[in-house]
Amino acid sequence: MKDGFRKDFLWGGATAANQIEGGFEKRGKANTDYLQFIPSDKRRVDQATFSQSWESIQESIKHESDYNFPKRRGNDFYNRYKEDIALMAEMGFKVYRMSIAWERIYPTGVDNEPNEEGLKFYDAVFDECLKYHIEPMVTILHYDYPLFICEKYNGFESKETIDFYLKYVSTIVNRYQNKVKYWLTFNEINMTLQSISTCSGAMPDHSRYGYNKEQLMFQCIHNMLLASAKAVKLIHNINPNLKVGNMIWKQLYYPKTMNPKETLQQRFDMNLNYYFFDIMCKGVVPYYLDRYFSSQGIVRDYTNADFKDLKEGTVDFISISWYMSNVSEYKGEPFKPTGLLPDMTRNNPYLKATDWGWSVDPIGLRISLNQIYERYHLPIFIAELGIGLHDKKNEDNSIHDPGRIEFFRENILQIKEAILDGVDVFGLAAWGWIDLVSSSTSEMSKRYGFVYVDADDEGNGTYDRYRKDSFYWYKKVIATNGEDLSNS
Ligand code: BGP
Repeated sequence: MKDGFRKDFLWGGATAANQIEGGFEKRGKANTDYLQFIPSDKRRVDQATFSQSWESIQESIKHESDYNFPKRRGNDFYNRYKEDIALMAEMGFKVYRMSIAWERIYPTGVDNEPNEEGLKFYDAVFDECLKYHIEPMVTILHYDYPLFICEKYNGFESKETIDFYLKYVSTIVNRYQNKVKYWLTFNEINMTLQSISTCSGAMPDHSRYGYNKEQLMFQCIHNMLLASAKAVKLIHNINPNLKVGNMIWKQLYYPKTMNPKETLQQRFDMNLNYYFFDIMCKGVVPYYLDRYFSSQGIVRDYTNADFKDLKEGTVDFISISWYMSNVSEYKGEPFKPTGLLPDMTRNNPYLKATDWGWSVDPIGLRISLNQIYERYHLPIFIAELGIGLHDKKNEDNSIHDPGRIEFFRENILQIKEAILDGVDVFGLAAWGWIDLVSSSTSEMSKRYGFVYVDADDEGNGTYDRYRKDSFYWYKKVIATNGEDLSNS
C-alpha cells in the first residue's frame, strides 16, 4: 500500500501564454487578442465572456483603440520571466506547466519559417527553469490561435489546420527536446463543448461548410482528437524518451435527485467527459455517443487511416484540470449536454461556491482521480487546481488569503487520500500560481496566485509582484512533501 506522496512528486504551478505573456507587439495576432473585457456590472456573476464569433472579432478590430483587451497585456511575464521563475524557485517548485504561443513561433500559423526571436524567448524561459532544477511541462496549444488560422480555415473546423498544427509541433519539439520532457497536446480539449471558439479556434458564424452548431462542435473535436494522436506519434518519433499527455477538464456530475431519470442524464454527461479520455488513452472510439450523434445529425468523418492513428497515438500519462463538480438534471430525451461551467440555477446544496459560482468540491477530486485510474491505469498529473478570489493588498504590502490556503489544504488532503486509495498521482500544478488574466472573463481581479500582481482590470498598476500568505504556506507544503498542511 502507498503511504503518501511519492518522493519525486512534481509540486509546482501552471499558467498559459495568452494569460501572462504580454509582449504582444513581438508576435502574430491571436483570437484571444480580440477578447474584450466586460466589467462585472455588465454581466451575470457566473457568466463566462470568452466565446467569440467572427462578427465580434470584426467589431473588436473596428474598436482597436477604444476597447480594453487584457490578453494583450497578460501579467507582463514576457519582461519579468526571470523574476517570476526566481519566485517559483523560492517556493521550491519542481515543475512549471506553461504554454507556448503558436503565433509567437508562426505569426500567421502558415508561415514557411518560424520566428527565431519567438523561439529564443522560450529557450531563455526553459534555461531559466532548468537553472533552478524546475522541470518545464509544455502545453502546445492553450486557447490562443493565430488569427489567420481562424480567418482562413476557421480553426479546427478544417482538416488543413491539423497539418499546420503538426508543423508547429514538429518545430518546437525538435528545438526543445533536450530541455522539455513533458508535453501536453491541447489544453482542456473538451472545453470545445462549452466554447467552440475558445478551444478550437472556430467561430460559429464563420463556418466554411454551413452552420449546424452541434456538427461544427464535434467536427472540431474530432479533428483535434486526430491532431492530438498524430502529435503523440510525431513527438515519440522525434524522441522516444519524451512523455506526452492529454489535458482534459475533468467533470464530475451528480444526479440532481434520486429519480432514476436523473441518473440517466448523469450517465450521459459523464460519458461526454469519458469520450475524450477513452479516445486519447485507449485509442478506441466509443459507441455510447452514437445515438446522440445521430439524433443531432452529427457526422464523424474518420477514415480507416484516422482510426489507425487514434489507436497508435495514445498518451503516456493523463492530465486533468479540476475546478468544480456539476449537477445533472433530467430534461427529457434525446439528452442535451449539461455543460462544464456552472449554472447557478443548479447549485449543489452540499457544496460551497466561489464568488463566481464555481463549486468547491475536494472530495469530488478524490472521486474523480479514482474513477480515472480505475478506468485507464495511467499515471495522473493534476495540471490545474486553483481558486479565484478577490484578494486585497494592504498598505504594508501583505496579502492575507486564508481562503486559498484552506482550499489547497482540503484539496491536497483529498489528493493524498486518493493516493492512499491506490491512485498513481505524480504531480500537481497549482493554477495561476501567480495572478493572471482570467480565461473566462478576462479579469485581473479574479485572482488565483500565491503571488499578487499589482495590476487592475484596466491595466493600471506597476505590475510588481508581492508574496501572499499562501506563498509561504505552499512553500512549506513542498518542503515537507505534502506532510505539513497545517494552516500556520
Ligand atoms: C481553465 C483554463 C485556464 C484557467 C482556468 C481558470 O479552464 O485552462 O486557462 O483560466 O480555467 O479559469 P478562469 O480564468 O476563467 O477563472
